[in-house]
Amino acid sequence: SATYITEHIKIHFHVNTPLLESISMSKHVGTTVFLKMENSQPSGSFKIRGIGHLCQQRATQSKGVVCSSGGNAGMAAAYVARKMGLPATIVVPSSTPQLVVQRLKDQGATVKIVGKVWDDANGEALRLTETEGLTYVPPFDDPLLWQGHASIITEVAASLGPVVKPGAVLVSVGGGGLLCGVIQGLKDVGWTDVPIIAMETVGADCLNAAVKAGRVVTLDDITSEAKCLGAKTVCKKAFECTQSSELTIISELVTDQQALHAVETFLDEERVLVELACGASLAAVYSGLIRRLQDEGRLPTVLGPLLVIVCGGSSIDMKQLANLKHKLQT
Ligand code: PLV
Repeated sequence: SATYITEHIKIHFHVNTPLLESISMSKHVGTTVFLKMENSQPSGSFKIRGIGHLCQQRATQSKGVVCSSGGNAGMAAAYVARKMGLPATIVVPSSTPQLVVQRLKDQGATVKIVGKVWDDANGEALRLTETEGLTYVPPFDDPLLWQGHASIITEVAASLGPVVKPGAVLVSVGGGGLLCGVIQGLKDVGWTDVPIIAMETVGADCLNAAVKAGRVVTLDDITSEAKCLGAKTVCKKAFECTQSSELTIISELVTDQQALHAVETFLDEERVLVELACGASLAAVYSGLIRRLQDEGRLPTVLGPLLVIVCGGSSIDMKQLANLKHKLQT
């Protein structure tokens, strides 16, 4: 039927990313490590999965999109809008590095710099939605985004085949959209017994603060250099998932220094450059955090393959890496 055909020729903006076994990371952690290489998405991060899906559902009749972002949601929105022939306005906070502003412009987007942190920029994006009649593209808090991100896990399941199942999944948390997508994906493939380790940096720790407080809380400020994890309030759904017994979610923190060290080690060992937001996840492997969780009995001693979502990110180049090294020197 016609619906059958449209369903099956539906285009995706994201690509099916490689799932790589990392020998060096496996050595660090003592179990097989699989890397889901979301850094190789056309927009440089996993964000394109959810945002592509959301725009296909909501922006087909749109006169343009507006997205508030720490950088990577904006990169995805700008890419998708360009492919859909729509103008894109990306609102970023002043903490966003110039290199990202330039990359957004190169994607054809109009860039507005508003406020100090993402929450400020989001206020402006919501205002433009009202005054300009643009379609609002949220960076993390929308079920359509989670549905799009869930494809990460369905792809992993297809790559691993029916007999291999991860022992745990490692993700970075900003506003919690990736986490919600991974949870959705684990449910979709029937892997609800696979624990999730949700990583943040100290100073961009809205999920960890909520877990500690037992309710959603708003951070006073973002003091971490991992600006793409810098939402002051985690989305409600992500917090609720930590309170439910359906899945095990372990919320953990690393310092900016540990995240940076992980970015450098990953560059050396895997020859891939990712930003600090992604380094937060990688640090769980390199800093010995996974082994500590095993020692504490919070993860099984004999752990199945560790699945690392390499979320990627565009806020990095050799110059920015040097800047961060300089800033974070103690
Ligand atoms: N970054 C969002 C929110 O920033 C953005 O606007 O780009 N890894 C990378 C490379 C990211 O860019 C992000 C989110 C995350 C992880 C975390 O994803 P989330 O927000 O869905 O938890 C303020």
